[in-house]
Amino acid sequence: RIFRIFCCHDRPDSTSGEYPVSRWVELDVTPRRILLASTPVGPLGSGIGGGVELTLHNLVYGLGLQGHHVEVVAPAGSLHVGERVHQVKGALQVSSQTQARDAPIEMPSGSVLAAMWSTVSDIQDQFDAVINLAYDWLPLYLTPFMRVPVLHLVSMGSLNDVMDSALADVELELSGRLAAHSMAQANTFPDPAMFRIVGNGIVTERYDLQTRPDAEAALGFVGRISPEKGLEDVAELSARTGRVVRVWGMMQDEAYWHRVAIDHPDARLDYRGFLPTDELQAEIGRCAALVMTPKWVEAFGNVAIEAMATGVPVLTYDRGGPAEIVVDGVTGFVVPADDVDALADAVERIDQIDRAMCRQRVDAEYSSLAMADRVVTW
Ligand code: HBI
Repeated sequence: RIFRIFCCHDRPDSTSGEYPVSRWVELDVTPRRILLASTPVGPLGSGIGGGVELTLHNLVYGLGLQGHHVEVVAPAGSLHVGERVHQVKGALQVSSQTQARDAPIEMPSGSVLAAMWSTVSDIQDQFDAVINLAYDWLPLYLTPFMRVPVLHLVSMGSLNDVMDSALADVELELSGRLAAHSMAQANTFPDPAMFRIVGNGIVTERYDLQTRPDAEAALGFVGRISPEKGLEDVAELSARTGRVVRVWGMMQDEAYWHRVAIDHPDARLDYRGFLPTDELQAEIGRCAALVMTPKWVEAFGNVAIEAMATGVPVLTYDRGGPAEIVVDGVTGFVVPADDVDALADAVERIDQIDRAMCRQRVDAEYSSLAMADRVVTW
């Protein structure tokens, strides 16, 4: 049977108790057939794709919950994406982050990206839309030539001139096809208005609320150990406040880690390696607060909503995505960028934050369903 779902945005009439019929709105719950094109820098499950992996898994889960049919195209060797993943062999794409702004686009021979989009082209008529998650030139260039609508969820800020112009070309020819995770990310591009802001989401069911920190009430830091994450400020904060900071994340730049330790002998940084989500969330939930000191414009800052999902307030610089996620004084504190003194003051005010409110905000705004709603509307 076909079900049509209506909802009413008004309260019932105070006397008759009836809902004003004129205000009933039909919810468009038509199941869509959606193909997600993953990042070509690494197979899913390898961690090379970073935040894009989390976004893709969350979309598969959230769109599936809403009754949509979702399939994925990803490099061969991808894991954990259900039965509907088209695994494509080929040479991985070099990461855009390692390229100079004026670098030309490289397409290796036997490119997995080219092979992935041959697959997308072959199966496109089975879908209502393709959502591309790769931060690459080819999918953008192919968009006008495809029969099926191709949309792009851009995962990073502006990095490369050729990419910027390819994005502008898509917007010029097919307006509305571009989305970003935050205004800060969109603002790094020449024309921020090109992007619909869709935030991000996590499978909140995987995160357990902890209403109070453990006895040590340490601070937490989560992220790749790399200069753009600003660990030197976290070390300075620890030295100033005497607070222990538990650090989780892939040891990407060992020399940087040692430099930070040598430059801040009084810092109490406790490096705990890289943990999978289920273990990481239990560890974060024991902290008093998560500290974020981004030196680059973080496109979103998934770790902020992950921490808040466990009840942990977030102390962040007013820079990039995290500053749009944290509600100052409600789910943490947003302090002037690079101001360690202000961070130290915020540490003293952590107890003002209601940890249950941190979880509530994530359930309302950053759940899989909330993110899926924004993507389906897009
Ligand atoms: N580089 N060329 C390229 N393509 C991507 O999809 C890509 C990347 N670098 C990093 C990356 N994706 C993701 O790890 C981030 O967007 C999170």
